[in-house]
Amino acid sequence: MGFCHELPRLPSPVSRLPSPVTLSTQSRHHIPRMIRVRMKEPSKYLLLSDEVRDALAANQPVLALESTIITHGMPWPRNLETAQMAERTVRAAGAVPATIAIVGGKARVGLNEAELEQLAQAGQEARKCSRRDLAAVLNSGATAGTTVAATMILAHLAGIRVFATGGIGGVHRGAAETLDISADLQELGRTPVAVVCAGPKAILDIGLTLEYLETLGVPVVGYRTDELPAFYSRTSGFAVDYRVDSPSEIAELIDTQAALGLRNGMVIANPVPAAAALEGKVMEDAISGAVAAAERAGITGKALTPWLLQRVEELTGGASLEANIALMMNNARLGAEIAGALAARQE
Ligand code: PSU
Ligand code: MN
Repeated sequence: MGFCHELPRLPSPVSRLPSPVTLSTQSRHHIPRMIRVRMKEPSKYLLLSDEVRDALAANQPVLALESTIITHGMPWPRNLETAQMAERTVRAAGAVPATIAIVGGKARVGLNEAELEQLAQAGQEARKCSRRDLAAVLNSGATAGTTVAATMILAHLAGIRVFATGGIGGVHRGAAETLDISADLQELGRTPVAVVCAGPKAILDIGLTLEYLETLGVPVVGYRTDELPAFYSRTSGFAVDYRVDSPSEIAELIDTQAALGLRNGMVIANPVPAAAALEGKVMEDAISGAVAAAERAGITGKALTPWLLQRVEELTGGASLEANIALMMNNARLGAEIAGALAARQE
């Protein structure tokens, strides 16, 4: 009788586990295939420049750059100069720059000189496009700067794994009342692109931003620092989760996250160069003054961050803009080096 014998044999728990693979082997074989599949998909929305497409196909290092910093983060003509200088910095460090923006209703990965200039000249006339705006902006045929969140999405669609900006968005001061939390944080929790930045923007609540990133499972990695930098300043009073001292160590972390199937991004916090850093009471006064003025003026939503950056610039007599440019170049260089280290791991 023994019905036990008629039951199908279940595989032992051990044999159901995937066979062990070393992480580096898996990533070597996994990631390029994923990229090839994505790139073959024709899309009426996403357009890669020839240079970026060829570089990705040949496993050359590519670094994504965002464009809200151009349209909404800096005044003309410093925004154009900064965008051009960032691209030159990336090239000098051995990677292909892929500035990402929406131009005429197409998500563009890699802009030519004329398009970069058009975007910079449009400034705040252009839209500010984050995740929630993507579909509507594309359908309207508009031109827009893409935020960290939207740039991560488009970089990922294009097969780019690392991206440099100035400072990420985060939890705003007073968020307990306003609930103003940048979509950049959610994106870091759901899109596997590593973001090189000088820390969260100092206009934010840094402690709450770190708590939020922890909840989302996003590692905050300090580049050659144990302390989280805070955009204009090299210090914040908060520790990073992990410290790394070389681009190749960062590339290894990125590959390991991918090999584990973790779908989140990573924050690589790279302190502003000491010569350009703005620390201390003068800076803190400028920021709290700007935050109070925004509240009085009733500035909320997507307008808040650009408004605060502009106000801080006025209150520091332009010093904050110089710091922003210096830290952007520093991040472009490190981002390019990480892209190089990632490409080298796949050879
Ligand atoms: N970094 C800068 N300047 C900027 C930004 C980043 O040095 O203007 C932009 C980024 O595009 C970021 C956005 O995603 O500010 C955050 O806006 P919000 O807080 O509305 O999410
Ligand atoms: Mn917001």
